[in-house]
Amino acid sequence: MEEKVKGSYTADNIQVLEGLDPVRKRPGMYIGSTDERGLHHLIVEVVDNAVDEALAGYCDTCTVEIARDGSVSITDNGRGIPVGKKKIVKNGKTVEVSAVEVVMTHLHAGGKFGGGGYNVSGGLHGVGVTVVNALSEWLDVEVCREGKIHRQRFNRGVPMKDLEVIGSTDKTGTKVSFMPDADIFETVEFNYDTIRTRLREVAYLNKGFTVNLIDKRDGREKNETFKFDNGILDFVEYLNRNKETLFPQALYIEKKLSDSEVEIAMQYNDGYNENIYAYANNINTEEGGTHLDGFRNALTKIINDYAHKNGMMKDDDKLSGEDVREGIIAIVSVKLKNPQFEGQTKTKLGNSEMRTIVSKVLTDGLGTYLEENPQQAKELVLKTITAAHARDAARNARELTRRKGVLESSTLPGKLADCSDRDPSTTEIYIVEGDSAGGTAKQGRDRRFQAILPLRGKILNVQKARLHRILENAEIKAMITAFGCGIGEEFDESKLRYDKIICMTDADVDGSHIRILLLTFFYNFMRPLIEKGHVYSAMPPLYKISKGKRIEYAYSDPELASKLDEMGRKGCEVQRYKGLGEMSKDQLWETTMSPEHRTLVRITMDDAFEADEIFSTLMGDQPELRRKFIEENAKLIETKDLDV
Ligand code: 0RA
Repeated sequence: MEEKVKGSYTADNIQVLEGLDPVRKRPGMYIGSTDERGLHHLIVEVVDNAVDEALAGYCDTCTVEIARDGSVSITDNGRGIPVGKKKIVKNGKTVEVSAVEVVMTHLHAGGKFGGGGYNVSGGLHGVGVTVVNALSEWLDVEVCREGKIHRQRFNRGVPMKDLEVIGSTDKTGTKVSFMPDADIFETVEFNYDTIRTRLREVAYLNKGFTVNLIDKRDGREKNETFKFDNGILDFVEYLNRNKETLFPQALYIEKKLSDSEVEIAMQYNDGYNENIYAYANNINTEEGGTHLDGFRNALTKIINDYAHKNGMMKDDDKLSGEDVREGIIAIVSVKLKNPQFEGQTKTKLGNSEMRTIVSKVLTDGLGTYLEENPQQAKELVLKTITAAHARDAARNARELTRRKGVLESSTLPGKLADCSDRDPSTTEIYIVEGDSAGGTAKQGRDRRFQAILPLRGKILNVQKARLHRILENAEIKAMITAFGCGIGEEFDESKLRYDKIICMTDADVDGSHIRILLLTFFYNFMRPLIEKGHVYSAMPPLYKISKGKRIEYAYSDPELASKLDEMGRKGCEVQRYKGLGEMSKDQLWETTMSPEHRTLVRITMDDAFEADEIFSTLMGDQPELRRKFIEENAKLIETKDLDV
């Protein structure tokens, strides 16, 4: 094997493996796809080369610029691509070309394989800048190296001329500019925010590395710089920015161990979710892998050991992995020589040594932290013990409901005014906001087939509470027993006691909030109800228009206008309903409950993804977002499919 000395790279080290044709024929194989995602991957590929230079200690800045014509350039101050001559076989003949040309036109000619550094470059697919060249209408590369500025231009991967010297310089570095090929990509329009997200992540993962992003396109001029001196520690604090954290400062551990580098940052918040992001060589290993396993195993063991050792927990009690990860936000970033990526999307780290390495680094680092900060250690252990109790309670509650058959219980909730018909294919239940509207509805309904369940105030936000609290909630319990169909895994549509579940709330912001809380509950615990079209929203009128004895109702502003025109505006009296409670029992029946006159809107889940997003952004941890959404979409559900 050839000896290579760090930094003494020459053109001869470059191995030539294959040409570019396969890349243009099957771009998806190299960059995943040719949609927006694949397009943006081009930038990532080049930036990764700059990061490689940074990891090798030669580069501290990278600038990404979107030019006015929509092309992109990536400039770094690394060593520059080698420029020396190299013999290759071209069309059956041996010729001498520059190393730059070899790198740009030959897959796997990076010359860095098996050498020093961590080989981040080439990102997911290990082919880097060559692929960018192959998939660009044109590409310009400028290299500052050995005192000179060198330049070469390619069209669709083919060099237009040999590498030429265009000036002198005392700097080093590489600038790659390219226009993605519109014949290859579905779109060639770069999105500032997409690039921004990835570049910010790169900056977080490589502390001290400066990344500039500049947009020069007309009307969109913008620029930003990302540089994080505390790297992933800043990242964790950013992710926790809107949360109540357990400790004021996140824990940061960094260690180099046998050729690998491990960085861990972690911080607990008062939520119940677990968010651990694992990276290997700057690649987000979404499918996890050995580094993540090592982290999780060690975390569980350390906290259990500490709790036992300090008499906080009985010897035979044990905290589960879920308990110790409740409310955690952590980043585990490893850098290693020969990463093995496995799994469906090649984002699962396979190197088995990383399990032990990460585990050891966390055990040392977190172990020391706990020993040195007994107060914090105690709080953390108590938090995880609370989590364990809650999980126990939830388990018990679940078993209890199962055993007692609460789900099909014969004791219906006291507040329920049930219907007399027993055929579940013709009956309906109105979930009504507030006791007073509930009372009116009970008087106004057709008691043969209409049941009424009044809810007191807002129901629990099920995305923000633990299961046992959810099952203890009176309003939720009442719905579960009234519907009779069970929840979660035990959901059984055949036991459903009503064909229609109708949410009847006031036509205001509070009402739509309550309806969204209800839908969140159904979505999380009785999803088939929505999928099978059993859930509806009632539409109470917004206005009552009276003229003499004649009374009309309007359900929207345009309808009000046209009704007024129709009735002749003179002498019309308009009443705006502020809530269901303002209507008499007859009015409520006539406008909102009678199958003959009412409008029901079926809640659909056609676009499950969209719904999921609505529910999680809406019900997540950001009250601002939630409020904004409700204000903007107070009418959203009404504008969806109109049915029956
Ligand atoms: C091959 C070998 C070396 C560096 C590079 C390529 C390189 C590629 C790109 C692409 C964008 N920026 C880049 N910077 C460097 C090693 C150079 C040496 O050993 O001197």
